[in-house]
Amino acid sequence: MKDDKVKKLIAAEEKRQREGLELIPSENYVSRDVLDAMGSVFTNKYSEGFPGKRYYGGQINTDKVEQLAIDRAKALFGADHANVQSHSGAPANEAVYHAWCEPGDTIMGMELSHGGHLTHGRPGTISAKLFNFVRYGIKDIETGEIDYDAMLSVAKKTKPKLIIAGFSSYPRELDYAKFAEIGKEVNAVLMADMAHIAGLIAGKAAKNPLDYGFHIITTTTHKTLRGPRGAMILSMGQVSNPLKPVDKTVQNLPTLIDRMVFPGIQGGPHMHTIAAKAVAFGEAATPDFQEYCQRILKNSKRLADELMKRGFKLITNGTDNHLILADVKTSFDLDGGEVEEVLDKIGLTLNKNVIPDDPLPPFKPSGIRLGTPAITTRGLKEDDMAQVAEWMHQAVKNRNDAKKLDLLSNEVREFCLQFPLPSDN
Ligand code: DSN
Repeated sequence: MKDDKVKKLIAAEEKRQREGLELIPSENYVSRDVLDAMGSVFTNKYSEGFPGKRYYGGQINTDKVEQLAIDRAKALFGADHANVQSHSGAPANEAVYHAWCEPGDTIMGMELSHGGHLTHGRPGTISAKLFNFVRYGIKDIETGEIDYDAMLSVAKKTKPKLIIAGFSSYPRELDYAKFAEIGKEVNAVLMADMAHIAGLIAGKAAKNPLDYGFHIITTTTHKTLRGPRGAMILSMGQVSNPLKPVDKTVQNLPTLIDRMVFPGIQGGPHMHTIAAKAVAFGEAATPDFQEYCQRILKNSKRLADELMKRGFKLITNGTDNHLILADVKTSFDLDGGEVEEVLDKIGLTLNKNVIPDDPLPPFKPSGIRLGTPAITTRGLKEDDMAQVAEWMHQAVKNRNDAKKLDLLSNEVREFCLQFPLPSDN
């Protein structure tokens, strides 16, 4: 690279990623092949439309690479259709809302502080301005069980057109069959926003909502799925015919979604990202990836146990998936921001996070959120989780001791250097 300034920043970021542990549960390390596809000449090409139905010439290779990504995505998740053009999770969710609902319609999603995502109707978002969001939540913070009775009663009263199952900070598995019962009762379409757990589903380490009667799945492609930064929308229904307007029926969801992604809310697809998605979906279909997903779960459970042993109060007292939410206010009388900051100093990266019904504000919330997808990719095993928990505890205990923090930081760096980045190969 000739641009020295950018080159230095890339090198510095690679060093940061190499010498520290990425514990943010929505992050991961991609393979060399995914990085190569992202940095390929597909970035030069405009391809508005869909394979075989484009508005520009020169699509002989883009058509093939997009079709490959679509076919691999469908096979991986057992969907009738895949739109792989969504640039990211927020526009993917927006596309589904607009494909199926009209402004003023009701959409049901998880209470935001109980784990729901910002795009599930946080006040101030474009979707919250256009749609009427109603909520379900957990009934018991100690177990994390969703209050399905209350959910049914709210659904009967408010008649949502769309019910979203999905989260960005919920450490337990959802009961998709219960969602499907409620959806049927009120005649709502069911969408799973599985951004966090898409890799686990692809790797057969978590249930697939499509097996329980869900109609739509939205997901980012860069979290547990370990692909490029981007998103996709999977759906059940008839083969898409994106050039033709169709009625709003469940069978027509593939066409409604394609037409809403383009030209509804996006222009040209990012073909270099789509090529990298195709690579990642190929990787996720291998036995190695299934084994990786099992290791994510084992590491997560062990890390949760080791943290609890050291006095971290975990929301729901454990985890069924790749993520862990700890109430550091109750545990150590610190807010999540203070813990995030001290751990940053020793090379452990995680994020502050609200906990259910948090009395503190989002910039100084009571919790931290962490997870094991990236450190598992890096090669850490179950026994290493005791060391990670110990570093976290030591850093919190010695947060005002700069010398001790320096020592811990050196230990973390030495440890990390044993584990190459997947993109080194
Ligand atoms: N930012 C993602 C996460 O960390 O969960 C969701 O958008």
